[in-house]
Order: sequence, then structure tokens, then C-alpha cells
Amino acid sequence: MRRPIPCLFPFAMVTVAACVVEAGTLEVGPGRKYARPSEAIGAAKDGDVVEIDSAGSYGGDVATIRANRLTVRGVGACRVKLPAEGHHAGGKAIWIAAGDDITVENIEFIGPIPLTNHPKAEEAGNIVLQSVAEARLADPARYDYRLEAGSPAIDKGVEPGKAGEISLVPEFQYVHPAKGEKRPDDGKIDVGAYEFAKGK
Ligand SMILES: [Ca+2]
Repeated sequence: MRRPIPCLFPFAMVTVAACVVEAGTLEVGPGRKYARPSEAIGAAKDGDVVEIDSAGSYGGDVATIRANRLTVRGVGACRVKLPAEGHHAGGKAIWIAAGDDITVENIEFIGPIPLTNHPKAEEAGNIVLQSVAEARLADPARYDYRLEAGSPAIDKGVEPGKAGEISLVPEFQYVHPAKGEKRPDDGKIDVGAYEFAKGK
């Protein structure tokens, strides 16, 4: 009567291991396995995570997301930018979401077309603009992305939370050239690389 019991444990362990291996992280960027987000999105399986390095340039890269429960996240020193540059997936959007329960984090979509066609897309925390000019940045042509008074990005950010015990709230911001300063904290974080401060 007792013999069959030990056989259950190896079987259970194999099953659990198979579940863990199913979900993986697909890395996109310079020197990574995938050069473009669309390549990793095309290879992703249900439950996977796609991490896009902000060091890369992904202009005109569009995709259809077919996996379910996929998380696509921007990582690195800056926010990942996806300018449409006249391209679109299926004539609809920069990304078409054909799967369910898709999460997109820390990615800036640029272009006069929709962020996604997904009817249940969670767009909270994103600002959708028709042009860079609407963002009211100081001088984007010269890479000055400080916010001007009246910018729609002011106070529209989302608290980024923690990674383990480490807070992801930015404490510093860039000062040209090659300097930094403490990022102002008015209790409502702004979208983008800079916190707006009057008189600056
Ligand atoms: Ca603010």
C-alpha cells in the first residue's frame, strides 16, 4: 500500500519545473538576442516577458502581439521610444493586441496613430499626443526635453513602485552637459525625464 506514494513526488516535481520553464524573458536591444521589439514579440509565448533596452533605436518597428498574458516593458536608463515613422501594423496601430491580458510598461509611442487597437487596453499612465509639439518640451530638436509650463505631462506620471526593496522613483535628473541635479518632488510625478519646476 505504501509503495506508490514515493512515485508521486518525482512526477509532481517535473510538472512544476515544466511550468516554470514555460514563461521566459526575451531581451531586445543592442547586443541582445533580438534587435527589434517586433522580433521578440513574434517569438514570445503565453506568459512571457519582453524587455526592451532604451539604448536601442526602434523607429518604424510595428508589431502584432498574439501571445496571451504577455508583459512588454521598457528597461534601461531612459524611456523606450517607439516612433511610428509612417509605419503601422495592419493599418491600425503601432502595436495590434490580438492576445489577452497584455501589459505594456515604460514605453513611449510617438505618431499620429493609435497606441493599440485593443478594446480593453489599459492606457492609464500614458499620455497620447498627436505630435511632439503638443508635449511642450523646451527644445526637443536640441535634445532638451525639460517640460515647459502648461505641458500635458505635468503631474500625469504614475508612481513606478519598487523592484524588491529598491524604490524606482527617480531621485535625479540630467543637467547638460554631463551633470545632474536632484529631481524636484511636488508629490505628483511628471511624465518623462524631467520634473517641471517653476522658474527653471
Ligand atoms: Ca509634478
